[in-house]
Amino acid sequence: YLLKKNLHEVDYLVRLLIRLKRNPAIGVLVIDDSAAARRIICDHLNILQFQVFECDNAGAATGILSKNRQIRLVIVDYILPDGNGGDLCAQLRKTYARQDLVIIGISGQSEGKNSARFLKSGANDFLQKPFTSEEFQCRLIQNIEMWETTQEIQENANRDYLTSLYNRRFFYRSVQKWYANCARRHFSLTLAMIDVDFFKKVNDRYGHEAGDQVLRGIAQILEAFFRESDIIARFGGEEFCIACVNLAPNQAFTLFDKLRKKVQDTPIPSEQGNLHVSVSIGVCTFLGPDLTSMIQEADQQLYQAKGNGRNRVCM
Ligand code: GH3
Ligand code: MG
Ligand code: MG
Ligand code: MG
Repeated sequence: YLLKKNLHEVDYLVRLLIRLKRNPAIGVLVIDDSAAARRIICDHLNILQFQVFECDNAGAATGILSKNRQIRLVIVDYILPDGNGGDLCAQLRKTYARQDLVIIGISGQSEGKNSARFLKSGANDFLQKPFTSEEFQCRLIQNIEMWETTQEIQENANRDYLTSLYNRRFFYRSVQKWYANCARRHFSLTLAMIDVDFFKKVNDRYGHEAGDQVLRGIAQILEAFFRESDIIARFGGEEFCIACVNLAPNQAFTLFDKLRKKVQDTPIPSEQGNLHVSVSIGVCTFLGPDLTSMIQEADQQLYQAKGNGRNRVCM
């Protein structure tokens, strides 16, 4: 296939292939009622080693998307048997943000209105049919690079650099949504503030680098301990914050005390050898009037745990 192409086209293809090797699970959904048009597009995508999904109507598209979370790119025709690509695009945007799902509209109609219709409905890009394979590849790489850059920026904005846990900003933003949902549906929401005991001494005795390694070690313990649905964040300095939904209030103490023991019993490797630290934990299990008051309550309980001698859970 490559031998039939010009050199600059090969260069582009190679760039795409290297990119996809790094990001192998990118799925693409092609929605076009013309089997011939679908064939041409899917052939291109298969050569580029995307994981290709296809369908010929709007209704099937939403089902395929919700079942296959690896789909990052949608290529959609304008005129479909059960509607049009613009409306489908607008509908998809209610669930999938522009930065999470790339939508490229295509249309064979030549009066030129469909590009604006697609873009106004939230499509990232548009291609007029018929297009050359080279233009198709250029649009693909352009949109995938943009998607990757946005993902990277988003990840950097949400994560703490030292531990790779979520940061305080992300914690507030996502738990705020949880709070509203729990309040409406009378679900339980549990918040815990965790603070390393005498951490200043770790720094003073073993150095700042070892201190950083301890913080990374605690982050790893937390990630292994909690479920994927819980949110674990570094709140600041040597403080961490956890939010759990659907944890029965009477199970909270047992859970967090188990965590406390786990930290106490786990040697954390550092450049100064294995280090041992303990944590104090304050927990709030009742749904307060707002999220801030729940965090304040957990903080108050943490203060209590410190006052009662540290290495303990208060709630
Ligand atoms: P307590 O048991 O009362 O919590 O005592 P503590 O020493 O842990 O608390 P204190 O607030 O006095 O000290 C926290 C220390 O954490 C001081 C600060 O230098 C250190 N620290 C904060 N952020 C970092 C970090 O990113 N890396 C390292 N190595 N140390 C940090
Ligand atoms: Mg069509
Ligand atoms: Mg502290
Ligand atoms: Mg501390």
